[in-house]
Amino acid sequence: MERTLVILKPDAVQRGLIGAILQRFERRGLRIAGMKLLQVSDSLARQHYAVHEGRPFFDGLIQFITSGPVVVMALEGKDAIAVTRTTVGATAPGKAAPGTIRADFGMDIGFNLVHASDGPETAAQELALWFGADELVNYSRVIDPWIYE
Ligand code: IDP
Ligand code: MG
Repeated sequence: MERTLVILKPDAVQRGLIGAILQRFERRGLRIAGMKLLQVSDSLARQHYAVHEGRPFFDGLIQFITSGPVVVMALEGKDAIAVTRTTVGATAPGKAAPGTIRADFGMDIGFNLVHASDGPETAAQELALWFGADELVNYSRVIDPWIYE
């Protein structure tokens, strides 16, 4: 089992899409190991997006992610990192495959609704950045035997 970090960005919260987007992950079979709503600080935003520092869109990205509350969650499952990324879709909603969250809910790369960790190293880093160890919960669900063989 893998864990990954997902952020429902300020556009998802402002547009009232928390439930609709969360449903995509839940329906797929991913287990929610942690979840909270928070206002992101400038410092947390810069740490989270440090890899993009210097890019032309960096300042706008920091402004956007701090522009209103986000919902951050830890999702767990078999190949959770890749499964979550394919559920989210390509970075630019206009290029994302139909059926993905970004294609089904978005139009513009600057308002692409969701963040998802892109690999095992980033997932571990991002989970540690956004969650304390005591905020992630281990439990099993009665549906799990119907999701995994
Ligand atoms: P990802 O979110 O699909 O992993 P990244 O390339 O890691 O995409 O970029 C991080 C975030 O930065 C994107 O989700 C998007 O919000 C923003 N971003 C990336 N490229 C652009 C751009 O060209 N213009 C505006 N925003 C961008
Ligand atoms: Mg990325």
